[in-house]
Amino acid sequence: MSKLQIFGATRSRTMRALWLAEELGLEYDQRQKDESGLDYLAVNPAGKVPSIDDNGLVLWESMAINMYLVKKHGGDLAPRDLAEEAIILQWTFWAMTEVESTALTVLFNRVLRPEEERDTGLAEQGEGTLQKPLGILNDALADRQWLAADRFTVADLNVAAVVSWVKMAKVDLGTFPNLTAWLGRCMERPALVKVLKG
Ligand SMILES: N[C@@H](CCC(=O)N[C@@H](CS)C(=O)NCC(=O)O)C(=O)O
Repeated sequence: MSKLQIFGATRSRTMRALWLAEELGLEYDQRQKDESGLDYLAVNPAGKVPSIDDNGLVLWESMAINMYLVKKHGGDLAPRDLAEEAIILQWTFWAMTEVESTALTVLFNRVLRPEEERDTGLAEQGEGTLQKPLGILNDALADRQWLAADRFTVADLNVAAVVSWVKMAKVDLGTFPNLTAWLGRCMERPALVKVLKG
């Protein structure tokens, strides 16, 4: 039985898998895709991160990795029944399809790209587009602490990993107090603090 291998840099979508591995108390090696001697395209044909190798099971797509790991290892972050699993998947797919790409557009054009390469119009437009999904998330958290259950689950982890980019992109969250408080609760998780320090 070999140790779980997680491929990718912390400051990438790999953070999601690292965060979950820490939450689950897993032993793992973090590896970089450009390490010498590694044919990374054999791990992930797209050359992207994250990927994992779990004792011969090679898997890519960050959210698929997280659903696999949480279901394999169980515990409080995992769905306890089919209904919880459905809600966890609902929020996970929602974050990936309704928030992620727009959040990245704003992040790149407001923060990550060199100033002369930023398109501020695109960033503004993206911030506008995000208002509706952010409002949906804010409303969902009006009378609950966590998204899928009365405890922190992988739904919160997956969605917070995406929504943290919205915050990094300096989108004004002033009109979304429930979302802001929830994101704070997620980002304070010791497992995430450990990953980001690492
Ligand atoms: N849908 C994929 C996206 C993976 C992805 O785009 N990863 C980025 C890093 S965050 C990457 O590897 N980019 C390098 C590249 O596109 O070559 C997932 O969620 O795992």
